[in-house]
Order: sequence, then structure tokens, then C-alpha cells
Amino acid sequence: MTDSAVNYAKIEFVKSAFKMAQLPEEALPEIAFAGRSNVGKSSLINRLVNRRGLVKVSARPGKTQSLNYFIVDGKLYLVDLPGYGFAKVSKKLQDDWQELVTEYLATSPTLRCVVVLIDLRHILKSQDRELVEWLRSRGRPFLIVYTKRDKLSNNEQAKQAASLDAALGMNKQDRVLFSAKTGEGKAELMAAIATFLR
Ligand SMILES: Nc1nc2c(ncn2[C@@H]2O[C@H](COP(=O)(O)OP(=O)(O)OP(=O)(O)O)[C@@H](O)[C@H]2O)c(=O)[nH]1
Ligand SMILES: [Mg+2]
Repeated sequence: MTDSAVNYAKIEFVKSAFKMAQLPEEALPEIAFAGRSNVGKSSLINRLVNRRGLVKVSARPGKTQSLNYFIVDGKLYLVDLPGYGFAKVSKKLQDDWQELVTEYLATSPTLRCVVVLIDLRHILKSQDRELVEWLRSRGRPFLIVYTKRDKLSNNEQAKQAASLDAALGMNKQDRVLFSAKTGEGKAELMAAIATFLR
């Protein structure tokens, strides 16, 4: 599947899965979006497909509470995952999400890439590091996206990105700087995602 073969404008909500048994039956390549609560996973998907209200976005961490499946062009699923970290929900609910997300990431046979969003403004959080190390240890393909770049000057962006690269052991060419607000980095992101769909 090449990039040009996927029409991102043709996107539809499929379903919300609250347990593994509710995952879609049709097997299609999947791209999942993971990261801390409030980092901007849902906003990134909206920007990717240029549909502002497609995925619910909130200033309150913990908005996404299930695995939300969207089908693109009848060919590909985008999966919006609940966030980890400081979601304003009960410990029990967070543990339930964590279990579901972990099982999904560990076992999905159709998952092509986990897009890991990290806030460009902050130093690396332990949970981000743990997720990346876990994906590496399992040989799960992933793509790092540093987001909310619009909140920093160009100088600060470069400085922060270099420090996160060092903390994660990432090469510059293997991650994307992005803003859901301005759309900067969208073309690079789409090109990077396409490499996982070939
Ligand atoms: N300035 C700026 N704000 C952003 C960006 N991406 C997301 N936001 C804002 O950050 C907040 C959280 O965005 P969401 O997309 O709901 O974050 P999420 O990761 O899906 O959060 P959960 O579903 O709670 O895990 C919202 O107020 C967004 O408008 C960005 O690139 N730039
Ligand atoms: Mg969300």
C-alpha cells in the first residue's frame, strides 16, 4: 500500500472497544496512537484527516476511554488509545485501560506501527521511556512524534528535540516534530506512517 493509495479524507468512525473481544472482526492494517493523557493523540488524528470534530478532544486529561477505531478509505484502521499518566479518572479505571492497551499492543497481529506522542515542551517522563523500551524489547515497530511544537520558538524546539532524542536514543531522522494546531509536520508524519504500510 503506498501513501498515495490512502485517501485520508475518507474516514469513518467504526467503534469503541472496551475489551479485547470488541476489537473489529475485519483484519486491516492498524496504526495506533499512544501517549500520556492530554498529549494530543485525538487532536493529531483530527489534523491528519482534516476533520476537526471527528475525534473528541478535551482540555481535561482522560477524554479517550476506550480503543477508538476509525477506518480510512476502507483500507486501514487508525486506533486512538486512552492516555496514560495523569488522566483525571479513578485508579481502577486507569488500571483497566492500561491492561487493555497493553494486551492490544502486545498481541494485535495487524498492528503495523505505534505512533508514540511526546510533548516537546517537557523532559522525558518515565512512562514514555517505559513504553518506548517495552516496544523496543518486543520488536514492535513504532514512530516517535514530538508534538505541541507551536508552543515553542524554533530555537527551543531544536533544543528540546535534541534532549528528548538523547534521552530516548533516537536518531533525528526517525522522529517527527508536529503541531496539531498549525499542521506543521503533517507531511512528514504522513510520509513516515506510509513507510509502515508498504
Ligand atoms: N497548542 C497545541 N495544543 C494542542 C496540540 N495538540 C493537542 N492540543 C491540545 O491539548 C489538549 C488535549 O488534546 P487531546 O487531543 O484531547 O489529547 P489526548 O492525548 O487525546 O488526551 P486523552 O484522550 O485524555 O488521552 C486539547 O486542549 C488540545 O486542543 C498541539 O499540537 N498544539
Ligand atoms: Mg484522546
